[in-house]
Amino acid sequence: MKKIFTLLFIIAAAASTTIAQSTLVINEVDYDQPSLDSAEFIELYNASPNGINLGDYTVLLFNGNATSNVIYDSFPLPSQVLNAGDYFVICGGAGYVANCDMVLPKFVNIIQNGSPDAIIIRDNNTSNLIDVVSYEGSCIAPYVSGNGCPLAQSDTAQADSIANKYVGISRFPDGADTNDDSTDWNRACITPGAANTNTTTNCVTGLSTPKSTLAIEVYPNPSRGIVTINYKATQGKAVNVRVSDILGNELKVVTLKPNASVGQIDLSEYHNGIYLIKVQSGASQTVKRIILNK
Ligand SMILES: [Ca+2]
Ligand SMILES: [Ca+2]
Ligand SMILES: [Ca+2]
Repeated sequence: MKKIFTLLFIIAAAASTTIAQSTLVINEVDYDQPSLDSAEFIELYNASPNGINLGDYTVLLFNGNATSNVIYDSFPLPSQVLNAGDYFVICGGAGYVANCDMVLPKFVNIIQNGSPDAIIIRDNNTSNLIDVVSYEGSCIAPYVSGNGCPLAQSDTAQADSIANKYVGISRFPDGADTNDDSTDWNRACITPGAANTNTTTNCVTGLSTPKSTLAIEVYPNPSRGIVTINYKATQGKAVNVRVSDILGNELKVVTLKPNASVGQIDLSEYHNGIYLIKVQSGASQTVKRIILNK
């Protein structure tokens, strides 16, 4: 009986803790790129000696702007075991992020740029927050560990210079966690799905092969509604056209014939504005902006 009471006490103590100690951590984030944010990713890391079932967890995105303070997106993780010492990469642009394990339907502007904002791992069973990183400053409790990663160490610091093209924020070494984001997180070259580094010089994309772009023409631009796309499919592969608004919300998906070289999509049902058109065939893809002016 005493054992049962002790167990109950431990469970109660764990449930009342806002940020529980865990060994699944947010290890690296790239939330800002020059021009369009089309290569964003979140890397998780299993710092424990045992496999972890990712299906027990959800990744949450928190907008820490004082007038907002809301969870603005959430990604339930797939039911699969992440081995000890292994990485799990969540991304938008599959062809733009190396080693991506979970491709989100939205492919640009998924992760807000602050300031401040936070990323959280929540345990689905207990609702405990098992890891939190606040970046571009400190979010309100409990969406921060200690103090937030400061602006000087943020991903947006000089993010639009080409020299900083492949820089994000990360822990070094992998999984290092003193429960203070301001010391645990620093700017460094991106390493999605691989060991973190602590340098910001001579960064590379991390893709094992350079990103392959699809040669396309999209016209007229501005468009009154009907958009023509000239393309050359990757051999034998379907050609998918994904249309999204400038915030990355996907509006429609159209499949073009792989054995043709010209197709059309109709945007006339949408409001005037700027739209993104991603044309993908096999591993190659290209994103174009188009202005709709009916
Ligand atoms: Ca972003
Ligand atoms: Ca970046
Ligand atoms: Ca990494």
